[in-house]
Amino acid sequence: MNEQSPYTLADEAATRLAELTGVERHDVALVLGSGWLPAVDALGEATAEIATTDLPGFSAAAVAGHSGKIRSVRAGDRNLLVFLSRTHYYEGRGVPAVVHGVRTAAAAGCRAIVLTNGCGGLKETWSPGTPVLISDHINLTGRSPIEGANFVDLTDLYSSRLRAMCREVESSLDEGVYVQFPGPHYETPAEIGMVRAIGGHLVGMSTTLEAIAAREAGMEVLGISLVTNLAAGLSGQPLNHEEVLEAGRAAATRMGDLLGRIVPRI
Ligand code: 8IG
Repeated sequence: MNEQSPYTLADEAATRLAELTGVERHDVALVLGSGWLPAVDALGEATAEIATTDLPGFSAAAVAGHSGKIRSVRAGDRNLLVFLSRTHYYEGRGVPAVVHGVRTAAAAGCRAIVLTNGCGGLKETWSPGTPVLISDHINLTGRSPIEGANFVDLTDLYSSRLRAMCREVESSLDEGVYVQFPGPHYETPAEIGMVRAIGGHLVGMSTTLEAIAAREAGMEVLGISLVTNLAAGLSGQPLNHEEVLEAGRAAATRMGDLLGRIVPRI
């Protein structure tokens, strides 16, 4: 990122986005995390697909299974802005880079954002492939995306209105507190013990900084985790990135169906 304010840079990215997609305003943004990419086609017809690197302020995606594309999708009377990947904190590009997509979505007109991720679960009943609503978070990065003395309220950060709507659509949806570690290593079993002690149910390496930036920008936030593995030390097996991606692929149809039913009601 350069000397420019991240908010100005997001305005510029939104202007370019409108030019490249031919869509003047977007309504709802979605960020697809690990395991969610195959769900994209259930959202509706893509009217444009661009590379994030064609917009000011974005850099190339770094992790296998994450592709640096943004789609504009027409769904009913809505324009969805779908990020097929995200920049993670562990990439070391800085916090402004992590939340640039969120700020661009806000500048593009989005009033709500759906943040999805793949994560580890602490409840044994959440088998790999279980979607869980994020009810709240604990941000263990020790960082904030907000610049300056802007004391943003995070009460009801993960909209209780949107969570209730999701449970109307799918009554079996459970919810839990998402804990973000910096990564990119997974947790130790002792750290998972700490997560349990502080009230966490889901562990991952994304989402919390984006949710804070979204709230700062005035967007309503829906967070949905796809539990792809039991958290470290709970299964007796080591964690493996390939297996995590495979659990996502196996759950793709169900996640696509879920998003396809939820998004029109946001
Ligand atoms: I997918 O078990 C996925 N991402 N920190 N821990 C953390 N991140 C994850 C995990 C996990 N699974």
